[in-house]
Amino acid sequence: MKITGAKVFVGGPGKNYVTLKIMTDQGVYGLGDATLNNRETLPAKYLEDYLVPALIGMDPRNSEDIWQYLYRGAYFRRGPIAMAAFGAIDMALWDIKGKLANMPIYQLLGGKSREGAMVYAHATGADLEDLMESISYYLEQGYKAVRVQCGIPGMPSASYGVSETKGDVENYITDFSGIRPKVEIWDTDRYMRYMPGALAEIRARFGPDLKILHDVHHRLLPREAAEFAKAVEPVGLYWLEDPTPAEDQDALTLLRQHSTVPIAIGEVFNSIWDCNKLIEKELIDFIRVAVTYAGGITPVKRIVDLAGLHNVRTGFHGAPSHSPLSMAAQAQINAWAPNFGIQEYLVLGTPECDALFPSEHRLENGLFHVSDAPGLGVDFDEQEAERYRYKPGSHPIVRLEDGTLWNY
Ligand code: CS2
Ligand code: MG
Repeated sequence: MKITGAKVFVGGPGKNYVTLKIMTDQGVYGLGDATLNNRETLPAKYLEDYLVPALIGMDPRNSEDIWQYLYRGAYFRRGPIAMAAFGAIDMALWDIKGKLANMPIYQLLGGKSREGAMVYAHATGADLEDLMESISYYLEQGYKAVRVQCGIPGMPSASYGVSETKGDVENYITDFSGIRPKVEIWDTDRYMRYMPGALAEIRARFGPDLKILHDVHHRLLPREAAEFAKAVEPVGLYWLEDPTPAEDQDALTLLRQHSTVPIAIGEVFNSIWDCNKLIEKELIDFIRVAVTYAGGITPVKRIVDLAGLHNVRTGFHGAPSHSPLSMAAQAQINAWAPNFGIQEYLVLGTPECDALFPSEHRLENGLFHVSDAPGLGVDFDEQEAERYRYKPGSHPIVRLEDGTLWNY
């Protein structure tokens, strides 16, 4: 069996999805997602200029050897751009493998460990009152878990993950349009003084059953993260996410000495080497890698297995930057993984998105049910794709009040 060609598509409804389609001499094709938020054209170029030409003639069933070829063959290893490109190829090869076996990928991994995988939504509000309304909205939608982010009184601009507009409480997604990044101003002291109380009010309002997640988004120093984690311990969070930039894999040792709050880290990682110490030293409770950014199903399965040895559960990234293809790849792993925890899920199911990526995956009562169709269980409508083109976009950047560049 041979790969005969591949196409790369950039664009989608409201997002610059990067979709790879690999064709074979047996008519079976595979699909993969190479969407790297904020830098979408780069994995697309990497695929078109370097990787697609090299794939022609290879046997698509040899997904492990092809992954090693991509990773070791690059010489300069890792990095989000390369790993997103590898991730799309690996997803597409697993899609082909499942279609050849006439099985959904989760069967090839070891079958189902659960019927539905719990997901969490993004509740958000310009202030705490709006956030409470947003949480109620998602509870009415059947979610059992919500990430909560709200504006901080006195903060010079909207803090992470919240709208500046009062009342914007349903399906809010950060606006990344425009290539010149918006500048947001951050004040750690105001955040540290306000947020623990806000989280306690949410717990008091919604009771003990609500699974409450909160994303610090890399903004605290290790000592501040330890102080914050200690302050929020009584709230009983499901997890505290990215409390401090985790390239410093030892930074969490201090936090762990001061708090038992569950820690979730990993969305910015792109290889097992970015997180192996965090896992082996059990400094985290959830690993949040994304199948696209971390190089595909092949390497992410290794990370899941390493995490399982150390009682670390999965909590894959699922921001709107991920297309239904990578969400499907993660859903396949979520169905199988014995150490599954939770899946982040932002509303993808718009009519335009469903038209571009038809599938039978379904979300019901806060649980994601993976399709039993062979492979990833998602298709791609090339004609529909003709409607979309790349639109330049960029994250905001963050500065402290004195102008110091900080962590977005
Ligand atoms: C966030 C991400 O979903 C999350 O947990 O941290 O949405 C993040 O802000 C974006 O992926 C950045 O591109
Ligand atoms: Mg996050």
